[in-house]
Amino acid sequence: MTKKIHERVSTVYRNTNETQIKVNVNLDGTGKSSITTGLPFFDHMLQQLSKHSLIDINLKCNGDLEIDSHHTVEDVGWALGKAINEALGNKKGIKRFSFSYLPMDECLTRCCIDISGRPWLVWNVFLPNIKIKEIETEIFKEFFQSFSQSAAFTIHIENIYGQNTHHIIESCFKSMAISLRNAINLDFRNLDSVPSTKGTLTGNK
Ligand SMILES: [Mn+2]
Repeated sequence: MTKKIHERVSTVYRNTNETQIKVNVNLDGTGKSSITTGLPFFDHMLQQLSKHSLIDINLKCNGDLEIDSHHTVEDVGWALGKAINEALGNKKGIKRFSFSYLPMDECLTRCCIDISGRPWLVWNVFLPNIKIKEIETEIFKEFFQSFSQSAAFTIHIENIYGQNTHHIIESCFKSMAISLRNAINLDFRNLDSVPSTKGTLTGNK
């Protein structure tokens, strides 16, 4: 018998001259997603994030892809992070910390996460400055950067080794998905308490 603290869902709209985004998340989902950013490889990464975090994600972005992928990838990271932060509410009962080591064939990546209320990204990932389809690989750091800022999570991602660029990027999304899944999970020994001696994880104090 499971007891839910509250419905952990949220919808975020973000409209600028560069991107128009609607994203809707359910933290207690089953990993279902419907994602359209106009960038198939990026959609593939976000589907991985949903599948392995068990966060249901509906996301539509109309971005200025005629310029490049930059605004779309960065702004989607921001909107998705904000939606997850809002859905977490007061963060009572969550496990808060987690990490995962994620192998993909020749590649190994580690993600450590703290749902801290304090945005911080450590990105120890070397990506050759090439394009996968229409996306410059250097933009993926900006996704994780804006995601960590709007979600107000401390996220450390390190690619320990790996050669294949697709694997390196995908392992970053998958390792964050697994650690996110664990960190947002409810701790049934501690449901009525925010896991902080400060008594808050909203980042305002
Ligand atoms: Mn893949």
